Amino acid sequence: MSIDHVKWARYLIAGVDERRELPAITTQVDDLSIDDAYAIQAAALNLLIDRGEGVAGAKLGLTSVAKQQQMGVDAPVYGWVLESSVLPATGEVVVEELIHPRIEPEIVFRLGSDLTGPGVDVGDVFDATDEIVGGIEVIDSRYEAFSFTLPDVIADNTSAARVMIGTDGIRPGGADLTTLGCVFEVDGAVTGTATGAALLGDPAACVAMLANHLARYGQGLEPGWLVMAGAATDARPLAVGTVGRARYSHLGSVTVKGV
Ligand code: OOG
Ligand code: MG
Repeated sequence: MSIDHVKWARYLIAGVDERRELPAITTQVDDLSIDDAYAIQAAALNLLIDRGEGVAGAKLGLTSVAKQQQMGVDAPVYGWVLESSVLPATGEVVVEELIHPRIEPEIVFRLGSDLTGPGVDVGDVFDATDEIVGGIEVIDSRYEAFSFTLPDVIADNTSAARVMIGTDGIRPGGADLTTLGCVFEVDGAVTGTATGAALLGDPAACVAMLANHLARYGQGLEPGWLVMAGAATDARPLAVGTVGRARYSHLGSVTVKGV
């Protein structure tokens, strides 16, 4: 049976707009394929662009064992970073705008030139990257109980909601990304530690995978875009008053606060 991608895109956008959690699509549609899920994700992006939204970059998710085990999904996913999702320098996250937000640390690549597959490798990623910065992503699944299957989370733009970008970047080659360390703290207590190698062995390899994924759709990563490689630790709930802090070797620290 053919799937109405625009209908499901509207369904998910309504969840965002109304801050309402939704039954997963796969509880209503049998055999939602990965291709259909990316088609729903693309339809939703187009609807948002029609209403004035812009694209600030792209993201990977579920690239670490920590995240795959937390979410019970065993494959990486790709999504879009919207301009309106990039947080101001205060790092304040308005919790009531969201459904059930969680926070997680991210290594972020800021591209200086385009990166278009197929055949992109780690060397190409470094060549196209201006700067590597630390970040914290706020994810907010539109699904009930933050629970989903692989095609559900793809359709839902990989739970993307907000992102805080750090200010202390390094140039590519300025540090070995596989041994780059991250300490993630919530309200002053360490909840997770990881190195860059937790992201499929190498954060830059994740970015290469994303570029090669987009090439299947005739798309590429663009100059100026932010690209998140995926969280290396599991995500933690963000409530009003919660302070989340990611401390990185080489990339300084990034803080968000639920308000
Ligand atoms: C899916 C999004 C995952 C990451 O960094 O792993 C993600 C989710 O966990 O809801 O952004
Ligand atoms: Mg993430």
